[in-house]
Amino acid sequence: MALGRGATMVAALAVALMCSAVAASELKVGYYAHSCPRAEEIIQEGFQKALKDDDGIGADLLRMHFHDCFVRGCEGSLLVDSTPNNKAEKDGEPNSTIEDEAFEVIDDVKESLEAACKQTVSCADILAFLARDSVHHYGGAYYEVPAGRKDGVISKAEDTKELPPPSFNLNQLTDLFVHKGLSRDDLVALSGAHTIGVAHCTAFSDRLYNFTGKLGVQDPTLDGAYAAELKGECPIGNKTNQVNMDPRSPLSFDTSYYQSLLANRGLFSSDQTLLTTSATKYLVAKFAGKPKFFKKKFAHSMLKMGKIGVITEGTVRTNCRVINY
Ligand code: HEM
Ligand SMILES: *[C@@H]1O[C@H](CO)[C@@H](O)[C@H](O)[C@H]1NC(C)=O
Ligand SMILES: *[C@@H]1O[C@H](CO)[C@@H](O)[C@H](O)[C@H]1NC(C)=O
Ligand SMILES: CC(=O)N[C@H]1CO[C@H](CO)[C@@H](O)[C@@H]1O
Repeated sequence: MALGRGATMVAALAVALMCSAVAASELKVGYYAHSCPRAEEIIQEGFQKALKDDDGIGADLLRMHFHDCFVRGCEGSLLVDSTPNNKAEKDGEPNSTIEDEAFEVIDDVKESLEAACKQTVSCADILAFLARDSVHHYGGAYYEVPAGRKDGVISKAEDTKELPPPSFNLNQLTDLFVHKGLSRDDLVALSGAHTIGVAHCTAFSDRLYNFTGKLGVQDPTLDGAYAAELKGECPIGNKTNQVNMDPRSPLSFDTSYYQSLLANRGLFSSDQTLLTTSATKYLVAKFAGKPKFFKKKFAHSMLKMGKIGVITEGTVRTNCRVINY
């Protein structure tokens, strides 16, 4: 009898533990409703303030969420500063183009959040909310962001090899996205983020001057007039200049990125490669002509991206640059 009762209790405890494990692994819309009711407002205010200094800052912030999620999952590892003993993710190669100002926006937002509710809102969630606010600000869809991510305790420069270079082709990009739990359709949708923001000449100059490693050769798939324009903005060897990735509407979250692809005016090889299968080309054409459909699909893919490798048991950093031990 006592034994039977004990066994029942053990079973009940096991069920309870399982349930809490399931609950913990899930993100929730309104996660901060009680612990920090103004969290999303504070983040939005910080974003509006940052836009006053730089109306393109949202592009950096959107890209940061992508970089965070693709390296060790969405757990804020991108924001950690290097120390004498550790070269952090942000000092890995592909990050060299994320502006310091964008990291400072996170600092400001985090400081306001700490003042309102101490050690409650994670750095990983801040990135997810700011990416959403950015998409919406430039004209994309508004979507609710499930939250509850905790911050990671590891950030390593060498891990940035998880990020795709702009030279990748469709197979390479698809393999990477599938490996991260996303689909090829997600790849086509999320690439639409390149409808805002800027790129350094170095990200595409091989297409102008050194295609497939042959000096003097230009990518034949690149529209001739566009290549000439880009050469004007990016003289050979120029590492510092930047161009708008969507020259038609650089700060508008519209479908002109896809229209440009159809006109062979994609900026990176990784953009233009989306036309190389009939299925992806079909989706590009559909997005190009149907803004509402694109924005809906983009938001859906962002929600999937925001779940990559999330940690829901762990700590919240008080300063996004410093790991708590
Ligand atoms: C599919 C593979 C991708 C590749 C190869 C890629 C590559 C790049 C490169 C090389 C740049 C220019 C950086 C510079 O030179 O300054 C860039 C910029 C940008 N990327 Fe991507 N990207 C990819 C996917 C994404 C995704 C999934 C997002 C977000 C959802 C994104 C958002 C952005 C944004 C917003 C910028 C502009 C940043 C700014 O203005 O500061 N990219 N990307
Ligand atoms: C041209 O491309 C090749 C292969 O990617 C590279 O090794 C070489 O350094 C490039 N040359 C210049 C001048 O950029
Ligand atoms: C890069 O190109 C831009 C625009 O043509 C120019 O203003 C800048 O001085 C160049 N920088 C270098 C180092 O050549
Ligand atoms: C903003 C930032 O931290 N950029 C770094 C990215 O990586 C390069 C190369 O290691 C550093 O020099 C930059 O400071």
